Amino acid sequence: MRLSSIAVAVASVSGIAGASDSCGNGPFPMSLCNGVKIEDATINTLQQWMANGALTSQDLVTCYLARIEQTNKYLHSISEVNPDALSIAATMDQERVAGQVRSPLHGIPFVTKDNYYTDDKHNTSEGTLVLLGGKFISEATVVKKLRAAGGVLLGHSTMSEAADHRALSNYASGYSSRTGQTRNTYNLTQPTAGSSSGSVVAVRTNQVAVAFGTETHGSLVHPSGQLGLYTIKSTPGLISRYGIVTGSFWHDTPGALARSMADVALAMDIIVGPDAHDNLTFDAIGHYPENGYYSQIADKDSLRGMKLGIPWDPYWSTIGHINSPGIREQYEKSIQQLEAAGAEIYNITDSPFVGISNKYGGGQVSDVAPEFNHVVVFSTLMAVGYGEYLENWTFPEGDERYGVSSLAEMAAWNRAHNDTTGALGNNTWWWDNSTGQSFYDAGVKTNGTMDTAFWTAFGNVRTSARRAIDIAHAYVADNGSVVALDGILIPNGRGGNRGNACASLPSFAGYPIAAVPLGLDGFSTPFGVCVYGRQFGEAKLVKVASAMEDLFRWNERPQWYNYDTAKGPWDMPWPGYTCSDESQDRFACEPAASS
Ligand SMILES: *[C@@H]1O[C@H](CO)[C@@H](O)[C@H](O)[C@H]1NC(C)=O
Ligand SMILES: *[C@@H]1O[C@H](CO)[C@@H](O)[C@H](O)[C@H]1NC(C)=O
Ligand SMILES: *[C@@H]1O[C@H](CO)[C@@H](O)[C@H](O)[C@H]1NC(C)=O
Ligand SMILES: *[C@@H]1O[C@H](CO)[C@@H](O)[C@H](O)[C@H]1NC(C)=O
Ligand SMILES: *[C@@H]1O[C@H](CO)[C@@H](O)[C@H](O)[C@H]1NC(C)=O
Ligand SMILES: *[C@@H]1O[C@H](CO)[C@@H](O)[C@H](O)[C@H]1NC(C)=O
Ligand SMILES: *[C@@H]1O[C@H](CO)[C@@H](O)[C@H](O)[C@H]1NC(C)=O
Ligand SMILES: *[C@@H]1O[C@H](CO)[C@@H](O)[C@H](O)[C@H]1NC(C)=O
Ligand SMILES: *[C@@H]1O[C@H](CO)[C@@H](O)[C@H](O)[C@H]1NC(C)=O
Ligand SMILES: CC(=O)N[C@H]1CO[C@H](CO)[C@@H](O)[C@@H]1O
Repeated sequence: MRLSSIAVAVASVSGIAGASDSCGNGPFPMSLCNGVKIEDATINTLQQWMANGALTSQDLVTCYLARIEQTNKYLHSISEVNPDALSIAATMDQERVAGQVRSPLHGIPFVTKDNYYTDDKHNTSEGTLVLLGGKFISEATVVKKLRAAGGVLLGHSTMSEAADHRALSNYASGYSSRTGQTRNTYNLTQPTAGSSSGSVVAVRTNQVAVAFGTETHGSLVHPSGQLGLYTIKSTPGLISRYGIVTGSFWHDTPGALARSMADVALAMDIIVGPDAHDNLTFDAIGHYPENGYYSQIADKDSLRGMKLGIPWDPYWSTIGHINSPGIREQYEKSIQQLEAAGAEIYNITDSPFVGISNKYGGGQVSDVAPEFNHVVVFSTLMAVGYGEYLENWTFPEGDERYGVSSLAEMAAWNRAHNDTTGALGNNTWWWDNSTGQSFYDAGVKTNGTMDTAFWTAFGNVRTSARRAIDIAHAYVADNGSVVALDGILIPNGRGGNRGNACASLPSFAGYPIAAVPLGLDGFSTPFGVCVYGRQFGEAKLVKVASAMEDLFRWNERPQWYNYDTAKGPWDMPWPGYTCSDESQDRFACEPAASS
C-alpha cells in the first residue's frame, strides 16, 4: 500500500479515542491509543493491555499506522505497509475472544527489514530498484514463524540499499534508492548507521512494537547503538536465513530490534530453530537453552560476581568513537556503576585478543595481507549468495529483468539505469570511483570463485577471530590462575562519520554480540555498549545484557532535532575532528589540532 493511502485505512476504523491527548517530547508527540499510552511500551505490556481488554490488536495496528502517517515523511523508515495488516489483526482479535492466545507475540505488530521475503501484497526488494517487482519461491522462515506465533506483519522497513553491500564507502548509509534516506529521530542530521536503519528508527519512533533486521557485519548492533535499542546478533545458524536475501552464507544472521532485552529474548524464542532450507542451522542443534532465552532475563542483582573483561587499549582509549565529545565520561561512569553493583571488571589489554583483532580483524582492510583479507571473502560469498538466492527468485515474464540470475547482471542493470542516487561522489581510496557500487563490482570480479586463496583467507580470519574472542574470555591473573569471564565489553556508537569498532571480530568469528544503550553523545544521538560472547553463548548474553539494562535503565526520548532542515543522502563528518580518507568507514579519528 502506498503510504498516502494509510489515512483511509486509519479513518475506517474507530478507536483512536483521546487522540488530542499527547505524551512524549519533540514536535511530533504520539497520540494515545484508545486512551492508552502505548508509547515505548514493551511487548509484555502491550500483551497485558490486550488481555485485559484495554486494547485490541486492531487498535494497535490503527495507532501504529497513524504514527507512520504522522512521521514517515520525515524519517523514511517504513518502506511499505502491509495492506492486509488490519485484517490479520482482526483474526488475532477473534482468536483471543475465543480464548486462543498463540504466544506472547499474539496480536503484536512487527515489521521486517526489506530483505525478508514476505509472500503477500507488498514488495520485498532489499532496498534496491533492481529487485523491485520480483518474487522469491517462499516466505522467509522467520516470517512464517512470527505469523504462526500470532504476530501481525505491519510492513517492511527501509534498509541501506543491498544491506550496505553495494559499496564499501562513499555510499550513504541508511539510504535506499527505492525509499530514500532513513533519518535518525534524535538528530535528523546524524546518521542512523546501517543497514537495519529503518527497523531501529521505526521501533524507536513508535511506528511499530518490534522490528526484525539482519547482520552480516554490524547491521544489527551498529544501528541499535545509534538509536538506543537492544538487540542480539546471534551465532549464524541459530536462526534460519531461508527467504532472506543473502549477503554472506557464513556471516548473515537475523535478529530482533527492540525496546528491552526481554522483548529481544521473547522474539528469539519464537524464531530460533533448525530449518531444512538452511543447512547452517544444523550447527545450532544441541545449543538451544532448555528453558529458552526469555528465562535468562535477569535484574541488576545478578551483576554481583559477574566477570566482565575490558580491552582498555585500544578499544576504550583511542579507537572508534571513544574520544567523541561527551562520551568517555559516560562510559567511565557506567563502568563505575557496574563495579558498584558488584561486577568484577578485568583489564584484558594484555590478552592476545587485542593483538589479533588489530592485525586481522580491526585493522585497516587495505593493509591486510591477502592470506588474511576478509574483504575478498565477503565479496566472493556475496557473489555466490546472490547467485543461489536468484535461482529461486523470479521477475514477471516480459519484465526486462526476467532471467536475471547473477550479481553481475544486477550490477549491470544498476549501471544501465544510472542508479547511483546514493553515491556520495568519487571514491578515492577503494576499487571503484563513480558507480556507487564498488562492492558489487568487487564481488563480480571474484565470479564467486572459492579457490584455495579464498578458503585460506576464510580459514585464517575465522580461526584467529574465534581464538581471539575465546582467549579474551580466559583472564590470566598475575598468580597464574585463570578466571573465566562472562562477557567482553566494547563501545558501540558511531558519532559523525567515525567507524564503530564493535562488529568486526564477532562477524569474522561467527560469534554473538548483545547491544545495550547507555547514553547520548555530544550530538544528542544515542550510543551504547556491545557485549561479546562465545559461540552459541546467547543465553549468557541475554543474562548479562538484561542485568546491565536494569542497572542503567537508559530511556532518553528522541527530540527530533533538525527535523525540518535535514537533507540527504549524506554521511556527516564530525565537526572539530579530522579523519583521514582511509578512516572514513573505519576507526581512528583524531581531534583536530586546536587553533
Ligand atoms: C510494489 O511496488 C510497485 C512498483 O513500485 C508498486 O506499484 C506497488 O504499489 C507496490 N506494492 C505495494 C503494496 O506497495
Ligand atoms: C549448504 O547450503 C548452502 C547454501 O544453499 C550451499 O551452498 C552448500 O552447498 C550447502 N552445504 C552442504 C554441506 O550441503
Ligand atoms: C589496562 O592495562 C594496560 C596495559 O597494562 C594499561 O596500559 C592501562 O592503563 C590499563 N587501564 C586501566 C583503566 O587500568
Ligand atoms: C531454492 O529452492 C529449492 C526448492 O525449494 C530449495 O531446495 C533450495 O534450498 C532453495 N535455495 C535457496 C538458496 O534458497
Ligand atoms: C543514463 O545516463 C546516460 C548518460 O547521461 C544517458 O544517455 C542514458 O539515457 C541514461 N539512462 C537512463 C535509463 O536513464
Ligand atoms: C568521478 O571522477 C571521474 C574522473 O575524475 C569523473 O570523470 C567523474 O565525473 C566523477 N564522478 C562523480 C560522480 O563525481
Ligand atoms: C561467473 O561468470 C559466469 C560467466 O560470466 C556467469 O554466468 C556466472 O553467473 C558468474 N558467477 C557468479 C557467482 O558471479
Ligand atoms: C589468584 O588471583 C586471582 C585473581 O586476583 C584470585 O581470585 C585467586 O584467589 C588467586 N589465587 C591464589 C591461589 O592466590
Ligand atoms: C545535531 O547534529 C549536528 C551535526 O550533524 C550538530 O551540529 C548539532 O549540534 C546536533 N544537534 C544537537 C541538538 O545536538
Ligand atoms: C576502478 C578505478 O578506476 N579505480 C581508480 C579510482 O581512483 C584511484 C585514485 O585516483 C585510482 O588509483 C584507481 O585506479
